[in-house]
Amino acid sequence: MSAKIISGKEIAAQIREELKEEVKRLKSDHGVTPGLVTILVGEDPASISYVTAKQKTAHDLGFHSIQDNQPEDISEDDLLALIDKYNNDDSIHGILVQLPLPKHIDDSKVLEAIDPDKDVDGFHPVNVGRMVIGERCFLPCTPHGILEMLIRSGVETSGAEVVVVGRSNIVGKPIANLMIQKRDGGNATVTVCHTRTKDMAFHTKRADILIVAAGRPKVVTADMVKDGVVVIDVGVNRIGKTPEGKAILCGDVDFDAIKEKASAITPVPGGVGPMTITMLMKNTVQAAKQFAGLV
Ligand code: L34
Repeated sequence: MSAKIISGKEIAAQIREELKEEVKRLKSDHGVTPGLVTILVGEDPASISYVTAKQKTAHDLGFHSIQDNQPEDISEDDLLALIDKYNNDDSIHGILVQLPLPKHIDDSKVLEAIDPDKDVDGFHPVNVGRMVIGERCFLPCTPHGILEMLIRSGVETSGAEVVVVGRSNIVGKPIANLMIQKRDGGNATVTVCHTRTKDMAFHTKRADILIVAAGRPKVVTADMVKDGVVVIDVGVNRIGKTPEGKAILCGDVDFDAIKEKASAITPVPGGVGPMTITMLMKNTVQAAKQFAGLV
């Protein structure tokens, strides 16, 4: 059996079409233009690529969008002051500070400086807390994108055995949390594996749905999964360059071997990545609507 390929690229394109219509209506009926600023500190090539894609998408959807590049050696105080400026700018509804930040800057301090109502990444403790108790909030973009992919490709999560590999604040913890909730894409029984898990294969072999966000290539191999598993591969590893200098990407699972066993699998590139970007747009539209008192 060869797995169905769950195309994040296609699902993301469909959601963007829906958003485009919504943005048009917001403008024509309410005079509201969603505004997004993406702040990039330093020149990490992967971060540049993600932020550029975010800006391009925002622009295509008709947002007011600003790319704010800051030098690697910006002080923490100057970065906090910049965030404060955007917190007080009524044309900006969403503020994103691309991670990782340089070592001399405290991530949590920066994320906590963002107005929770403009925290379209969903990383502020207020939004994290609201998410955990199932209140309305901005959901973090990657987990939100994974839920949408599962729902829109008809994967049954209710009662499913879900195994998450990785416990980051950005992916592992929030996706595990969302999938135990009573909600669409939820109602699953969730196990979280991490670097101290004793026998990872024991857990991954039991998974109906396996979500891998380990940040290392081929952490999960074909012998570690059961027939018919649905695999969501969150990893984006840069493993080399083509002769033309383009990055060669691979995920966290052994795609070629696992696709022969799985019932469905997400590719890298073209899987979770485009969904992450699209859910950022969805959150920004939500932020603009909330700001305008429309929801
Ligand atoms: N603040 N920092 C903040 N928010 C985020 O949501 C992110 N993340 C992660 C890194 N730091 C962040 C992203 O945006 C990872 N991430 C991200 C976003 C998009 C893609 C990958 C990671 C993506 O579009 N990947 C493409 C390939 C892109 C390429 O060629 O480099 C894909 O098809 O998977």
